[in-house]
Amino acid sequence: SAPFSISADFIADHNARLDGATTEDYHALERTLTRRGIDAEALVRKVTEFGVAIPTWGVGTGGTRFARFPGPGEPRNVFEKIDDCAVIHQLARATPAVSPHLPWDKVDDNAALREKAAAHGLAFDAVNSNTFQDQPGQALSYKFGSLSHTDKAVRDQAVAHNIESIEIGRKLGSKALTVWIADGSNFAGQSSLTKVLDRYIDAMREIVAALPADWRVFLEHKFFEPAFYSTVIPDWGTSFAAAQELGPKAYCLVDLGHHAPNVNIEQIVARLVRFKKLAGFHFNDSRYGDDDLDTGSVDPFRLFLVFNELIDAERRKAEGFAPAYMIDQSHNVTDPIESLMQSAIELQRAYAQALIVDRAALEAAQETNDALGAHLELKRAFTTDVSPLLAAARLRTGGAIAPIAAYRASGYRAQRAKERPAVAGTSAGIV
Ligand code: LRH
Ligand code: MN
Ligand code: MN
Repeated sequence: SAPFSISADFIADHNARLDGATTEDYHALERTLTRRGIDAEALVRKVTEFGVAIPTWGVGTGGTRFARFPGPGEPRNVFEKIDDCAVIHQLARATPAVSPHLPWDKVDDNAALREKAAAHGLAFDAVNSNTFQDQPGQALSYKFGSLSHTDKAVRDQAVAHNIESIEIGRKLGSKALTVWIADGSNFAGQSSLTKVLDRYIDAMREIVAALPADWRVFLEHKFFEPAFYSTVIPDWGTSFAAAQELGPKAYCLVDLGHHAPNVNIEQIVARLVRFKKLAGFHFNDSRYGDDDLDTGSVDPFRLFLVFNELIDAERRKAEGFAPAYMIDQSHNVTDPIESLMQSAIELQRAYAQALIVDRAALEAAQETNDALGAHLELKRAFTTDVSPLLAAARLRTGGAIAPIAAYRASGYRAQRAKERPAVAGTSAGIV
């Protein structure tokens, strides 16, 4: 029998019950924005055009090094992951793309995978390579590194995997490769801090040479974990310098969880825009490190400040500014579909709030050194509840006014649990 799906009628019924209150709230917000000289309709249009990619590894329950507690009806392969990504997009209308991870999402028939995604209105964003784990049957181990390994044969194997990832990405219609390596050291003196970077850049040069003309490569930095003494690409400075040496196809990807606590991430974003090297994002939130908590769940103000820089760049028509938006989260205690819908909405919220910053007033305050006045311009935008605007955007594009409530009422998870009996040993992500 055909797998369960949520019908357009079901969504229409859900919306019919909420439409009156939603429209009322929207008109109230519209009046507030009009007083500030902001066109609410234009904002709704901008929000409907906003899109962020879902990570395939995010639709399964994640885990920690201690345990993984799988939920019911987890996707068992990438085709089933696409079904879940489709529901996320159907209800929240903010996630028209999927970012796959290889070899986790390796299949025999990439054309069929691409077709299945397209049938749901989904495209493929950057493909992520994986040289941070050993795969069954793999000839050489990554225990002591991959692209920066001391042994050229290991580096060659890692380069070959990245080139294969590009080939697969090509078949899926992707236009970028994201490279994050776990390479680093756990002891002072374990490795030459200089040679590891030389080897990484040489290996990356081979990968860059294999990129199709219209492709980009995204270098993802991270300051610790799993290596705890040093990491080969620990920060945006190293990432930037490497991207510079690797040439015009190389850019720097910002994963929000990959910085030391309290680092000013929005400033890093502004710097990368300034140097025309911003690749895009892995969105998530954190309190301690690379927690991979849900986007906007801990510090929505920081997320807003990142978007404030992005909108500033967009308004200035900053040269070469074309960031790729992707989520990278691990869901341990929630239904991943709910978390991902909520995260996409939080991103739209930060985006909409950044759009309503009065840029002329902000600039005037900055130019006259009115510190608090400038800050209040940001706060005014950040404290504006744009929820009705986001709901209007969903309503107009066929989504659900309240995506999580609609999802719960649909019984989607229970249906999938029947269709997808748990397979022993199935790991839907990092464990
Ligand atoms: C590393 C990382 C990177 C990986 C993903 C699974 O911490 O952020 O993006 O590909 O997690
Ligand atoms: Mn990441
Ligand atoms: Mn991470």
